[in-house]
Amino acid sequence: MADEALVIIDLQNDFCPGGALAVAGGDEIVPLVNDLVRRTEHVVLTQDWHPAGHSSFASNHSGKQPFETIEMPYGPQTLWPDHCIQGSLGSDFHSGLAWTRAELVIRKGFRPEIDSYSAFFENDHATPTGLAGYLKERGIDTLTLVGLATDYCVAFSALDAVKHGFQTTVRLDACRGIDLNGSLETMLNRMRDAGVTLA
Ligand code: VGL
Ligand code: ZN
Repeated sequence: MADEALVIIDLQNDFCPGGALAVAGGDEIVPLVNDLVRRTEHVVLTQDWHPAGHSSFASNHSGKQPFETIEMPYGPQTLWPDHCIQGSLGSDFHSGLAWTRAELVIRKGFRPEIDSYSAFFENDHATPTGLAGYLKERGIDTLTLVGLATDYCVAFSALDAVKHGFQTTVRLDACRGIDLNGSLETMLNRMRDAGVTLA
């Protein structure tokens, strides 16, 4: 329907097996995502897009290891292996993804000093990416979210989508999670409590 959009979160090489921040089974979702692309009028992609030396990389913090958490001016921040560096092979969309029909690519995490999990806001939960305005201006009120990773970028995007008043479904069969310290269960509960439909 014309008022619905499919939002594909970070289906990029670095989040797939063999990538720098591989999500188990990340590439398995590609055929299902492609089916949804064919069936949805509006398709939007997000692309994790970090400059080298980004503040979310553990390598930028002496004595810190990937998957540790530190306090940043905007709140707690998990540190990651270097990933999705702008223009690198790892930042490319998975080669099997039917991305050509996407009408918009929202890049995120490109400011060195702040990370961005959500497709709608940077991790200060205040700086908008512009996606909500784009969707609303086009009359879209219903979103289906798929992609990587369920418990980080997909979940934070879904929570913000609901805050913006979008009717929001996460297709769990077309997502895969990182699951760090129980993050998958935590974020599934948070999404459910916020009114996200988990399908
Ligand atoms: C993501 C960690 C760091 C994600 C992106 O796409 O879920 N996770 N950057
Ligand atoms: Zn990232």
